[in-house]
Amino acid sequence: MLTIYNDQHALHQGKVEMFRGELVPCFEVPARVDHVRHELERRGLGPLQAPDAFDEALLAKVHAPRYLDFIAHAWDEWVALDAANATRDALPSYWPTRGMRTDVLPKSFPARLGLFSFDAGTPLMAGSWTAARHGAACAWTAAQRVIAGGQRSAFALTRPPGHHAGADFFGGYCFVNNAAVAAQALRDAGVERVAVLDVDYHHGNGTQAIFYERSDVHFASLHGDPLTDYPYYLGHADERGAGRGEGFNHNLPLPRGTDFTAWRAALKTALDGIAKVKAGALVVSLGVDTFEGDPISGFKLKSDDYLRMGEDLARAGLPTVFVFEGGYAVAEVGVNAVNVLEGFAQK
Ligand code: FKS
Ligand code: ZN
Repeated sequence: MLTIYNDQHALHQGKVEMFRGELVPCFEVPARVDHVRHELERRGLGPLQAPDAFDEALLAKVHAPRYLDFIAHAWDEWVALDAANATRDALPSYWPTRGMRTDVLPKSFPARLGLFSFDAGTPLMAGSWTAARHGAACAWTAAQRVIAGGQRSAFALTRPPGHHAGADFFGGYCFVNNAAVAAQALRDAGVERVAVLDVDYHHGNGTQAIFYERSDVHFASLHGDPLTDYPYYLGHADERGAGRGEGFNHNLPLPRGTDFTAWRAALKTALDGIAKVKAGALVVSLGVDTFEGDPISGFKLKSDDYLRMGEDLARAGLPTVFVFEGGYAVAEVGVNAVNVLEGFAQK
């Protein structure tokens, strides 16, 4: 399978994230992508291509201008606060809550850092924005190859991941919503309705929010129930879309401990929904943190199950853009992600 990859991802390398009252080493590390790349090469599932030059104005189709302005300069502002910050990742510690103002932008950088985020688990450093922009370029390029390049599928091998990033917020290790960029690119290329299928363990709250009121992008997600799992405040089954988007959002929350048999039945339900809305192309938010060995997740998928997953996805019969998301059993991430791609390619 054609893979779009760039090595700038490694410029984003968080030191610590807040977890249960202490700062712990980041789970989302550059080695994750290296393992996927090595596994692709080992199996001869190439080629690997660099992304095309990407017009950053396209980011404003899925993100708010004031968020893009903020995030593009956030690192410089962080260091301007205190020169010693140059050796520390930026992490927010204040957030506006219900009844507070988010229309007035504070002058204070820490106040804006919180306004544009939703957790303290997503460190930002000098290279974060460069890495995130190049990741978006990979997603956009993968979409171009599927539309104009005549490929049946393409894989954007990127990090940081994207599906928690909303129009105007970062969080969950995500800054730019790569899957949304790919879906929008497919729309702009003339696909009338695009489906985004999110198989990461965590609900893709950012993707859902970006497309919630749109009928031209259908969002479907299989994930750990937000009653028990991150991102907690979105991802319930009764979220069906709003306005013109009503009926174009499909959440399938599943309990901790879910194995592949139950997961696969939910996948069938999601794919039936995608067929029903007559989507003309598919974007898969491909997280492999559904693996039984994942250190932060609760499903029980085994490595071979990812081959079956890829086969099931291929049976949807749609031009497909895969966008890499989560997966933290670092040594197994390559085998699991590439199993999906291989299962897909062989069907
Ligand atoms: C639970 C700690 C939860 C945040 C988890 C973020 C998950 C990120 C992801 C992405 F695909 F975006 F990378 N911490 N013990 O896997 O959804
Ligand atoms: Zn995840």
